[in-house]
Amino acid sequence: MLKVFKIAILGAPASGKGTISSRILKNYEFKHVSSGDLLRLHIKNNTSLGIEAKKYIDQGQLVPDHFMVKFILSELTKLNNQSWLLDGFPRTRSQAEQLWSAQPLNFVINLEVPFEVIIDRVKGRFIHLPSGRVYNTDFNAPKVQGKDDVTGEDLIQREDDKPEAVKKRLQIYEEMTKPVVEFYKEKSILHTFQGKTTNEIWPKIVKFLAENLK
Ligand code: G5P
Ligand code: MG
Repeated sequence: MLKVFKIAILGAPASGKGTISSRILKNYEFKHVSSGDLLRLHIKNNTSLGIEAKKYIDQGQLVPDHFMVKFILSELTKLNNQSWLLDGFPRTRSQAEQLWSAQPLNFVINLEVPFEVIIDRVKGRFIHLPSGRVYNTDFNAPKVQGKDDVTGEDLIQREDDKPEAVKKRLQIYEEMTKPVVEFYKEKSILHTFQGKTTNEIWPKIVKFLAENLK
């Protein structure tokens, strides 16, 4: 990979953005910028940003645009001359427009997974908070139950994976994030990958990246 690439991965909550991102990172040198992982770290560290964001996240609501745009653009400016993979941002048309003015993307990967599959999946999700590593009791279970494979530290369940918050997040995705998909379609940089499982989607992404990351 000779050029610097700026790409984003879109998809509904629990569609597999984090899982696919970690597979991409094993094959390519990208800096992974996950808005959700970054916010959860701020919450864990009790920063003023984390305290503000927690009010929205635990309810399954979006954190306000002005707050998110400032936060993510400042993260991206730290990554001059590095390729990055943005996960979870943008999530509203306004975020997409502001990102486009500051940092235009090369392309966007859009994951389409049926909602009934998603609802089933989140019940089994566990995460390692410091690294963002994601596990699932039925899909990629940790080697030792409840412990991170790399550090052996405890895994946690996300507050917003409770059924009511998941319902809210899917509803917000329909209303607020679908227009982002349209935005990138208009720019002709949207690439959609459909499937019920990550293993079904992954080979299509491998092929796409091999053809486009040169
Ligand atoms: P997040 O953290 O960005 P979401 O809701 O977009 O949250 P999430 O939940 O992190 O997305 P994901 O990354 O798409 O999901 O999916 P994942 O974690 O890889 O996979 C989900 C589960 O399924 C895992 O347990 C995984 O192991 C399992 N899995 C994967 N593939 C398969 C499979 O094939 N089969 C099975 N059985 N399992 C599988 O954002 C959180 C909150 O932060 C705020 C919002 O409040 C948001 O709700 N936020 C923002 N607010 C405003 N603007 C923004 N830009 C914001 N970004 C974050
Ligand atoms: Mg994620």
